[in-house]
Amino acid sequence: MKLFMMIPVILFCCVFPLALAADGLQVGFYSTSCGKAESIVEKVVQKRFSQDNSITAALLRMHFHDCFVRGCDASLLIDPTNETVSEKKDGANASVRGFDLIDEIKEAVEAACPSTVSCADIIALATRDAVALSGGPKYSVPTGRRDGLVSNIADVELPGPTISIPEVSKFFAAKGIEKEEMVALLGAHSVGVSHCGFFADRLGGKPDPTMDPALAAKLIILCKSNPDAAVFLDQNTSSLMDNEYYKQLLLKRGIMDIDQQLSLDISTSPFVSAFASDSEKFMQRFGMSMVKMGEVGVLVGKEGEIRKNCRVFNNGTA
Ligand code: HEM
Ligand SMILES: *[C@@H]1O[C@H](CO)[C@@H](O)[C@H](O)[C@H]1NC(C)=O
Ligand SMILES: *[C@@H]1O[C@H](CO)[C@@H](O)[C@H](O)[C@H]1NC(C)=O
Ligand SMILES: CC(=O)N[C@H]1CO[C@H](CO)[C@@H](O)[C@@H]1O
Repeated sequence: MKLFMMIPVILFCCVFPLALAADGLQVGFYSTSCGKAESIVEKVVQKRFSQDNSITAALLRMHFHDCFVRGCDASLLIDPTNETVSEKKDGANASVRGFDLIDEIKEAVEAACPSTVSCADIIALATRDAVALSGGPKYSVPTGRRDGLVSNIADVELPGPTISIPEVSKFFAAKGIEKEEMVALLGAHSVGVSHCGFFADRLGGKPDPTMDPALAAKLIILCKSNPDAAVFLDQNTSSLMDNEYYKQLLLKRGIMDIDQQLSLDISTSPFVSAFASDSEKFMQRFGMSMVKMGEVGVLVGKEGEIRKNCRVFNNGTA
């Protein structure tokens, strides 16, 4: 009985994988123009991951910062020139990394299919592959993004780590991302690090009552001895893309204010509890929310261009 009920579901999901999403992206966009695109991306990511598993954190943060400024159009990848100051130069990007991996993937993809696969899609696909390698969900990424023609530091308005939950919720809502999705996306802080400067506000003066005193004591010592130090955002399973981040929040072991607030604000705390107690639910919501984040403000069709070098616009300016 159960099996019979599942057959139509399976057929529905896999016979029409090329269905066009409302925004013009589609899963398997390159299946005819560059059939190997996704496997080339995966291979390069796998190789890098085997040498450096922190690449997952790097890509997640890069993807977020790209999508939330002008949309997911690889505008973040443009190098500054003598004449122009690109997004990369913004303080919020000071620790975005992994640009060299995107270059390596782009080179491999260009060798197979010149001027076909966008840098914006490479970021989305590479992030998906790294997340799966770190134990997270493997979700289908709709592709067909085009690369943007503008990268300007003046466009960068990313939230800082002391932003309030109502404010950050407004910020995400403006991009069409709802509260549960926002909480799921913050689950990206299950991997990677934060530098002392981003949580120093919680350590000075009186101890922050919302932080586990043992963690606070440890961080105070660490950041005093080295203000440039970085600590894992998930103090338990720091290299796994799992739901441990939410469990740590419930133990008052969030690192930045924005992390801990998720479990304190009544509008977000139910999602923190749900994700902490239900790994499968988190994995499913995280994958869905990543797909949604990856669709923010995308360029499609004849908009933008397919950059040859992810760091420079095709007309040679930057
Ligand atoms: C309210 C929104 C957010 C704020 C205020 C925020 C802020 C920050 C800050 C300040 C850091 C530390 C950077 C450093 O010290 O190097 C960080 C790290 C990180 N963020 Fe977020 N973030 C937000 C949302 C997101 C989202 C939506 C994602 C991805 C889906 C993400 C992924 C990451 C990752 C993976 C790291 C670790 C980076 C690394 O280890 O290199 N963040 N975030
Ligand atoms: C940029 O400026 C530097 C130093 O002022 C100069 O050496 C370099 O040639 C300039 N590059 C371009 C592309 O104009
Ligand atoms: C760390 O994570 C493991 C595996 O999920 C769990 O069994 C353990 O209780 C956690 N430890 C702490 C201190 O949170
Ligand atoms: C990669 C990159 O260009 N990062 C820049 C981010 O912003 C800081 C502050 O302006 C720069 O110093 C970094 O070079």
